[in-house]
Amino acid sequence: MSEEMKTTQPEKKKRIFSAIQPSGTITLGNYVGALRNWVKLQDEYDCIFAVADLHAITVRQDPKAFRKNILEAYALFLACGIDLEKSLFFIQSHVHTHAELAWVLNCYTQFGELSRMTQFKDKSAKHADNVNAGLFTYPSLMAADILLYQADLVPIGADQKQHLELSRNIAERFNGIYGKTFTVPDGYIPEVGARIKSLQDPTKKMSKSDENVNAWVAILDKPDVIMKKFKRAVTDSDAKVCVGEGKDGINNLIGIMSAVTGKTADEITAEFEGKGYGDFKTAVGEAVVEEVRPIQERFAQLIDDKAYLEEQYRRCAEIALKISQRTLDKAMKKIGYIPRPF
Ligand code: ATP
Ligand code: LTN
Repeated sequence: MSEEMKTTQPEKKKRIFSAIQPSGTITLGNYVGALRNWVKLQDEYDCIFAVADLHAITVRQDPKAFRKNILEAYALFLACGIDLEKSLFFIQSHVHTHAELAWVLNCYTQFGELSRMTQFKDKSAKHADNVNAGLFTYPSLMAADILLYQADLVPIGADQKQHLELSRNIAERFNGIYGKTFTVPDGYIPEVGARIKSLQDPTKKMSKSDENVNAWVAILDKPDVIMKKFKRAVTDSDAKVCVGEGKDGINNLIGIMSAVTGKTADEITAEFEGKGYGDFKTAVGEAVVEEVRPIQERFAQLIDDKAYLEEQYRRCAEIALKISQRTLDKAMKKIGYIPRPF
């Protein structure tokens, strides 16, 4: 290669992998904290995203609702701006290498390490009647997701840091025994990782598994439902729209307003000077309705076009299988397996 060609070669983009479980509704929290950031990363990075449906059966799913949720999650993420010209976006269960590498990695993960995972402790307390082995080994499947694609960076929320750290340890351990096999991934915590809180208990995060439906806003909630939920949002008796201590509810509403309009907290405070909480809640509700309106419109078109969705998740799964199979084969060969005869 000539010197000139060398300098004009585009730099290889870093690879990103991330996934979200299709467990129920996607909330405003998921959108602001995860999805919207994925969309922004697509130009700068080589992005691979997945609907983590294998992870979702660690808690019991109703078959009919589950099937619907998986496809809806796929369509909704596209509606939010995942661009199939730029990124690969597939459904985890369609790519069998994930479950296979997860088994392999399970044998390189210690019982003690998995026992220390706070998510396991929390979820096993919450689902005490179904503390299954999958819930326990969930992090090795997540490690498989990431390591199969030799991802450099993994966008995650703070709650997933411990799982990512474990993925790094597993990769380092495997590489230490067999030589470099997996890229050791770094976490990527977005700068504007606004933590959206529950509308009913603003000391807790907004979570889609909250049984109180008024606690969260789903991206697909109808405008009148969104407005109602904001009107019911818990605030305080101070009646002044500004950020302050002990004002968790208002702080959260200002955070949401800021996340969807791009205005700073100071700008919002100035705008609502002298106005009551009622006006402010209505304004936040309206801003959220405007933010989700185009997403809902695109979603409605996409979910009606099952043939398009199938064509895309099939194409992406085929590519994902090729990429991931290379890593799986390499890892298995190093362990001593006889190469696959077909
Ligand atoms: P569950 O209630 O089932 O635990 P969840 O709504 O908390 O679900 P996760 O599936 O755990 O969401 O997370 C998906 C992604 O959304 C993660 O990257 C997480 O950090 C992000 N996320 C979840 N809730 C919020 C929130 N309230 N604010 C900002 N980001 C969030
Ligand atoms: N465990 C994650 C979802 C998830 C994931 C991944 C995230 C599954 N596989 C790989 C990043 C990389 C969650 O529940 N938020």
